[in-house]
Amino acid sequence: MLDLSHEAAAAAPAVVVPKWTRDAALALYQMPFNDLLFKAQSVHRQHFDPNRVQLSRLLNIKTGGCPEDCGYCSQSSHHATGLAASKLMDVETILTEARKAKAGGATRYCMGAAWRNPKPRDLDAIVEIIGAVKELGMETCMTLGMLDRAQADRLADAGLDYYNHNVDTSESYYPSVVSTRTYADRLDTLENVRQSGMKVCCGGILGLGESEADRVEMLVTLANLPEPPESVPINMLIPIAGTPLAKAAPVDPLAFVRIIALARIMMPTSYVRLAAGRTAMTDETQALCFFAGVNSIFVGDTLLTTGNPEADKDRRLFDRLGLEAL
Ligand code: SAM
Ligand code: DTB
Ligand code: SF4
Repeated sequence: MLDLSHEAAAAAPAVVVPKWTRDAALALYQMPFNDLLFKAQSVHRQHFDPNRVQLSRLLNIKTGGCPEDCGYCSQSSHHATGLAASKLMDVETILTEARKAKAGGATRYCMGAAWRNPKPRDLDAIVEIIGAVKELGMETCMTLGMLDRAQADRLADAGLDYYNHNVDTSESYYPSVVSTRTYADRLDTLENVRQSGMKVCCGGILGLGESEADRVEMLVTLANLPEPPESVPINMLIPIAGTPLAKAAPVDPLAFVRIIALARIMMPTSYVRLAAGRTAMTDETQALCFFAGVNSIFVGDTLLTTGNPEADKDRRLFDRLGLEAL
């Protein structure tokens, strides 16, 4: 009889074993708080100086009028949030803001545009902006919506260091938050960014009405990417009047800290950023986040369309905790 076993084995697709299972992640998440935080801080110390924090600064370079319907967002044209839409900001204004950010200690400049995806004409302007900000000696990050492979390559060639594109929540909860695109669309863009050679910044939001299991599943998705994101922003929802999530129930701060700890353990070498929501957090909650493995924040008094703690407030917090900028 003809033996086909060799050919069959050669043709079989490689079996990819996920690094994390939902059950293993949930078991960690449910550990006693002290055990979870001790583990997270131990992992943190194996890879990072526990007293150093990377500082990023955000700028909204194109505000509002976005055709997507993300339930949390002030910039969606589907929600009456009272935000005036603007055109793409000119490069000189962006540079003035970027210089201020550098003087304030930020090492990375993150620029956001309220687009579903960039158009060809937009991309020409974006390429110019990347070059100009890089000349200041800062790392660059952009978040412009979905990218195809050619667009990702163009941004990579222009020298963009990071691309931010969040999965935001679990795959199963995603359709409750956004209907104009799918989770698979998000993952496609992330793959295009990865293939282009840029670093990936990808995280999510807590407080969208999701369950604790959804939050854990989101981290399983991130940690199981072929390469986990180098940067993982964890946002706490900033409720925006006029959006469907304006009245969403607030997140339990200790549940938030648990998710930070889990992100640190599951993605030990990634920067975990305490992103939106710090204005509404006490110093004590933020201190627990740093202990659980946060080593990056947004500085400056604005995020995209909402507020962020003033420089003085953050300086006092860093002094109280003995933290230093990276
Ligand atoms: N349009 C691009 C996109 O969706 O990829 C980029 C801009 S979008 C504002 C970037 C991220 O900010 C979102 O994915 C979400 O995680 C976060 N975000 C937006 N609005 C927020 C809010 N009200 N509270 C907390 N995080 C928010
Ligand atoms: C991320 O995860 N959070 C940032 C950044 N990536 C682009 C944005 C936070 C936005 C908060 C709401 C606002 O200011 O409009
Ligand atoms: Fe548009 Fe991004 Fe806001 Fe969604 S989160 S509405 S894609 S700007």
